[in-house]
Amino acid sequence: MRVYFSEDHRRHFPQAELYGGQFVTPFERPSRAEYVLHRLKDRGLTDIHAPGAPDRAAIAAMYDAGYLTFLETAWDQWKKAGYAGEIIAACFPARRMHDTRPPRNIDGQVGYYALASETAITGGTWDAALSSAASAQAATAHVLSGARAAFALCRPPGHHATADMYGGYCFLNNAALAAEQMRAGGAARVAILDIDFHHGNGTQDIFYDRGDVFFASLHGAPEDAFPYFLGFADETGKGAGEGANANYPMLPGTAYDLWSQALDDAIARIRAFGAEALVVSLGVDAYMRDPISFFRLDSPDFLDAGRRIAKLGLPTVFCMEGGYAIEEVGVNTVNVLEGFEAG
Ligand code: OKP
Ligand code: ZN
Repeated sequence: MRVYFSEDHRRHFPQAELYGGQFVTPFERPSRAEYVLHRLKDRGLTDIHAPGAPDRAAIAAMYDAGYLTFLETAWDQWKKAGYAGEIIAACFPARRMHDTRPPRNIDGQVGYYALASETAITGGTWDAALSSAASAQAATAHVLSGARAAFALCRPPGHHATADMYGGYCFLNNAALAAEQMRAGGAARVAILDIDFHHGNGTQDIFYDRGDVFFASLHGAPEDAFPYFLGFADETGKGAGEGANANYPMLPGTAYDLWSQALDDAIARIRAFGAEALVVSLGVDAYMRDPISFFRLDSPDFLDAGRRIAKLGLPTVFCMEGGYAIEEVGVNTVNVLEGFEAG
């Protein structure tokens, strides 16, 4: 399986994540990608390509123009305001306040476009986010040209990003861009399967009213897990998208017996939907030793999950999402890919 990966991911490396009332080294850090890359090479998956330039038109078509301008200019504005630290959101348009009037002030803009405050923006963040999107786009182009599957080793991840909000370590929604590209490339119906521990709120939001893109997400129940305010089982889509959204929220301690039942159900729904192409949001934070998650999957379970996904028989793009048990991220991620190739 071909892999797309950009070294530019390193340009996003904030020093600070607001966690438990302290600033800590971000869980989402450059070494995650290095561990995946190392494991890929160890296992003979050495067909690794740099993605080339991102398709900016495809990004502009999916995204709010003000949001993209914000991401592109935020760091300069922040410096001009005289701030010394990294960009961290500290105020939000909360209930009964205006959430459709972007402020002129940079502090206000940050809160307006952020969905959470754990995620810092630095001088290299925008270029890294673009390079991550470029990997997803290049992997998708490769699959559209006839390959069975490709892996976009995206960093930063994407599935929490909506068309106008960043947060949860995400800025551009790589999987959503891949799915839309599959549609443009001729797939009448596309499915996105999100196996990251966290609900893919951004992906759900982008396609919620669309009947041509099915979204299924397996994740920690919103009552207990980030992003907290979306991902309930009763979110089934709206308008033309009614019935094209499937959430599988699960409780703390969920292990592979239950998780794999949800996976099988999601796979059956994708088959019934008639998807012609598949995008997998490949997070491995469902792993038992993940430091910020509460499922109990073990490394061999990821192999089995890959095998089950392959049974769909669809052209498939894998986009890297989360996974924070740093040393095991490589093994778990590549297990999904190897399971897929064996299945
Ligand atoms: C990104 B991905 C909870 C703080 C929020 C953010 C987690 C982002 C996960 N105490 N943590 O889906 O792996
Ligand atoms: Zn996650």
